Amino acid sequence: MKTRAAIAWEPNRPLEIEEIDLEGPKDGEVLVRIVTTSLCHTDVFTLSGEDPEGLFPCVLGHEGCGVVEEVGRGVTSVKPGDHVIPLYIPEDPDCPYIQSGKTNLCQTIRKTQGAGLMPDGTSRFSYKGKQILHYMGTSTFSEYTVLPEISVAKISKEAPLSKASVMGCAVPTGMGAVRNTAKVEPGSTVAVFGLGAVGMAVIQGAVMNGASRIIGIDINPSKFLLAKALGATECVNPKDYDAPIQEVLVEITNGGLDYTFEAVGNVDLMRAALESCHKGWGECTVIGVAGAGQEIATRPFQLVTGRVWRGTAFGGVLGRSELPGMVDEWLQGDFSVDPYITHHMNHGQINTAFDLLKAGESIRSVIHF
Ligand code: NAD
Ligand code: AHE
Ligand code: ZN
Repeated sequence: MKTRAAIAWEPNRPLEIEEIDLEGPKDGEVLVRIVTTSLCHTDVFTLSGEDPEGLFPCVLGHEGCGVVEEVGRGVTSVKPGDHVIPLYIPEDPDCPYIQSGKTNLCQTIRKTQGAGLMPDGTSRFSYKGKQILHYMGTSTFSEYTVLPEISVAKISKEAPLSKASVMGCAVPTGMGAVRNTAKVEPGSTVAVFGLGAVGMAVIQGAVMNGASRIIGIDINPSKFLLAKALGATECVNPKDYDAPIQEVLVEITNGGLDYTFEAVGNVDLMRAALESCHKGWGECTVIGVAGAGQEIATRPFQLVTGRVWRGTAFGGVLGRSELPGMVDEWLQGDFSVDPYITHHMNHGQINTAFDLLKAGESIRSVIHF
């Protein structure tokens, strides 16, 4: 079949919308019509050429939602008409990582997914006979995409697909980082570096977990209004201080934070987030994705004296067994996704979504097919 897709031909080149060929679902695969996709900073990161796993040409996009149109042989858990969220971290109950109960990092198809291919080692996308690669196993910048059955989460049909895309990455990542990874307790103090959609979801998660003090940190003060509306008790712009931000935070919190989160992708901030933690128990969760060759550093004494550095992917959320429940929480009013969505646009305007995110003018742009 044909599908209209935004092609990333090479790093740093605007996406081009083309009608490309899409092979139907093979055994164990699902054809999904994407209704909306939103733009996450990770798509910007990969298009920038900084992603060591970035491969071109490809169809980017990993934060979307849609409707199952067709299933391949052997697919039993979803059927045509089901509403789904594509998962860049699948959940295969037979995967030893999943069976460990210790992680959401299912490895069943990680190798082929990282190579831009379906589990059988081939791509379903092509243009004029030339192979186009998948991205993060999802490729939601195409109106139709093919995914392994283990890479779709069936969600309630009550969830409006006009905005459910943000449940494909930003919201579960930030909220999950608080709940599953850091396990923030009521009364804790929290600081989040980076007030994009992921950082905003950290704030929402921290409020839901009963944090007593939530400090939002960003060099773009236009983000502070929304951060405070979501529950940040104060916001700090590092540019307003001469001292390093970790010193400022340790000072104003009388010793440091119980929990910090890095949601930028800057290795210096990952260090600052660790060093803002309280001696003896403070824990820093790294969410941001840093470019090829970047490394983190700190004095080992920071760890010796009880601070903890950890990281999270998709907020530790198990895509098939836990994400549908998070969608239900949204539907029953436990939280709203509306604050994340600053722009709606059509597929043809997708490069504008990149420009807005890079300029710090959007939280999430939702792209409608
Ligand atoms: P975003 O671009 O919307 O937000 C990033 C924010 O960081 C912006 O508000 C920006 O002003 C701020 N910022 C930039 N430099 C800063 C600095 N020096 N000090 C303080 N603030 C600074 O991005 P997003 O979509 O919210 O994603 C945030 C990060 O999380 C990215 O690195 C993204 O790739 C990553 N991410 C990781 C996961 C995961 O599973 N680990 C999931 C989603 C996104
Ligand atoms: N490919 C990059 C790393 C990119 C990365 O860390 N991706 C996150 C999700 S970001 C979503 O917006 C992730 O889930 N990682 C786990 C995994 O297995 O990819 C690199 O550095 O190579
Ligand atoms: Zn993302």
